[in-house]
Amino acid sequence: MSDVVTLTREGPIALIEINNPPVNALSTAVRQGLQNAVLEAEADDAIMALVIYGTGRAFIAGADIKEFGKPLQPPFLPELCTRIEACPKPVVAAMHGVSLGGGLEVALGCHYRIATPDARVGLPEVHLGLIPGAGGTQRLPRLTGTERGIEMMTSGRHVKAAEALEAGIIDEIGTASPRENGLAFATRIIEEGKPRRAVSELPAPAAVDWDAAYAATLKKGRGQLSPAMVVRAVQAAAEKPFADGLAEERRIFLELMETDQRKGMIHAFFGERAVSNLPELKGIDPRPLTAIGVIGGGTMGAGIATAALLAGLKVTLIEMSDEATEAAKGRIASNLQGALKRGKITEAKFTKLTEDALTLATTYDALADADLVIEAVFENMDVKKDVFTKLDAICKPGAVLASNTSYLDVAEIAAATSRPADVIGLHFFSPAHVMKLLEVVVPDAAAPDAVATGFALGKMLSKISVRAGVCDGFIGNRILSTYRAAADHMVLDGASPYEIDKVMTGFGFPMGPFAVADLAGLDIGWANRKRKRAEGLPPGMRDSSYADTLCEDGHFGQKTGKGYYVYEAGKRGGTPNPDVLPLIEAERAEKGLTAQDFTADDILARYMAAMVNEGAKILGEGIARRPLDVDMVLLFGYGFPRYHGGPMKWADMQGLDKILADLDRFAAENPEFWTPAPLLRSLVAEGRTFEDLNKEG
Ligand code: 3H9
Repeated sequence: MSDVVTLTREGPIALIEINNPPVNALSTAVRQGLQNAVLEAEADDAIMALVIYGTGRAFIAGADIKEFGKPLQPPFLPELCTRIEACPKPVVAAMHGVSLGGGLEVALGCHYRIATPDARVGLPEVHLGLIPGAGGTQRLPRLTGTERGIEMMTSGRHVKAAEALEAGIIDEIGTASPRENGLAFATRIIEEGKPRRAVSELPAPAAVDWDAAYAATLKKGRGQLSPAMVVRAVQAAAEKPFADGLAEERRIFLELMETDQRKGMIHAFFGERAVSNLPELKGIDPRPLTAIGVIGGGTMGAGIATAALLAGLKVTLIEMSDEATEAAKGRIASNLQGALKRGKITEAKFTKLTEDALTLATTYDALADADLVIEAVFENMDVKKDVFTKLDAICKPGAVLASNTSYLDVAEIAAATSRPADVIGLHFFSPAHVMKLLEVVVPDAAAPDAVATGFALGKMLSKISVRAGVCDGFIGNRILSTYRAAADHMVLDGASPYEIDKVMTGFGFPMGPFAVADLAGLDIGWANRKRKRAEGLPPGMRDSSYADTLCEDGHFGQKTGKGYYVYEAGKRGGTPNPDVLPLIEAERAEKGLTAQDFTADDILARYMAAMVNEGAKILGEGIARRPLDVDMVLLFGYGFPRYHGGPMKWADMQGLDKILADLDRFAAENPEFWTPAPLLRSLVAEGRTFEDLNKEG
């Protein structure tokens, strides 16, 4: 008998226990162990029913994702599920924790399913660029009906036990342990002489308008293929005999396994988990964290306070006047109202958070006991230094002092205090209670346990926390300003903002860069341009001023109803602003530029080369430690399509030599802007990839 699956007997019942921490993934050893146990129990005349259950946190969290991309080893999961279903004795799945993907498929291969009240089930394969590949697309809709089956599999959502019962996915909820639940259920089946019930023998799911469902799903997924292919697999369930439907599911599954989308999604899955796992913080305990301070109650400060309150922290928010604290309280309450409406908190919790856990004050002494303070005040070095000098005087020893600056030098801010080891950057993204990304900015002088505390806060707030070194814009905004500049240069040279937006939404971004600018407010870019002009433009950066005219005329994007696009009240999205192209043409004429044609491929190549090259520079300078750190920043802060894995993973999949060749070609026009990062050149010369750097840690 294997280590990971054990078979014991309790009277006429075979108890098959899976014990493969942390989440009972279906590794080759587990599949082999399950098959052996089922065959042994089947051959044992004294056994009348079988129970399969898991130990630890989950029934089974699915196929072992670490085995994907390697040659598949028998026994294969679809055959194992079919084999379990073919067992002439009733087989009961006794589920708890999560039963996901292949885990639910094993359960659907069983004849009965009983689950604990806190159990959750789901087929989340689409999040890995796949479809369920062991009968899920064929069996689930036979229980739930077509619509709910498609909805569950295209969203990949986890369904709670009560809903699973109502949807017919499980037969019963049992409040004992999985082993005891299974044993009691199997005993009853034997006593009542209940027959096996094979899901594959239930009527096929009903037909729907498959082409319409496919097209709608593809559109919703912004080009992600796997959810749309779920529809095709369910279509096969409805139209073909079970075995043929299963074969069609397998064909689609194996085809998707070979796609870059699958590789990108699995990179994102592991990247998301690896990103806050920093070798330098191994064994370093964070400082205690129960009460935090927030300075500034604008959109950002209120968002940070909201996130902290929802995470169970006590929050003291400082503003300059009573009116400003009231306004901040209103913003926080309105954010929390959102959580209340979505059922994330109760009315009582809402009151507790706004009345008990939140303190508002106008003087810094209220921060004397805070474990960590985040300032989110006006983005100006003198203002920030003043805040930190005051914090230095008031805060208790060991308190972590953090700045939410988006581009200022955190080391310089730290130097304004007598305790630079306690100072870090915590760069949130707006709205801070919604956006997942947190850049933990680490100046050289920062103490490791202060950094660990930043990561601990990120974890409490359910953020994806990424370590960034100090530079203008850190990881995300520095890369953004480079690819944004590449887009602006293309506009000067002949592309229209609308073509660029179309290409980038076609690539899978929710919005193109010009629509994003309209959303953020064109005044932000305008202020930035003025600042850069005053400082002197960086080498290779070309000035463009047509958007200044829009701002001078009072058009700041969505908030004023007009920017690159015109927005009509009550309508989502906008239509191109007819004033924009003439403004661009006038600027080209003034600068003596002749418009060139840009194909969609040209636009994509330049936009992405700029992004990847800046990412490589950031890595080469040590601002980001690993390529996956850059990938997670773009994925969680900038809408980069998850199915491409992130810019560095995408570059690996394109071939770094191709990206380098593009950069060399573009550098002929503007060497200072396009010079390839030394790291990229050396990786190509050595035949290595960004993934190799991830593996080196
Ligand atoms: C599938 O089943 C295909 C089939 O249809 C057909 C096959 C033919 N494999 O997230 P956590 C690791 S596709 C390997 O931090 P949580 C994870 O990497 C699969 N490892 O904890 C981490 O490792 P480490 C469909 C896995 O409590 C540790 O477990 N299933 C797997 O926040 C803890 O994970 C899914 O897509 C796996 N399947 O969440 C489920 N799952 O400690 C994916 C987890 O070394 N998993 N690990 O960093 C999840 O959604 C969450 O991990 C889960 C736990 C909810 C299970």
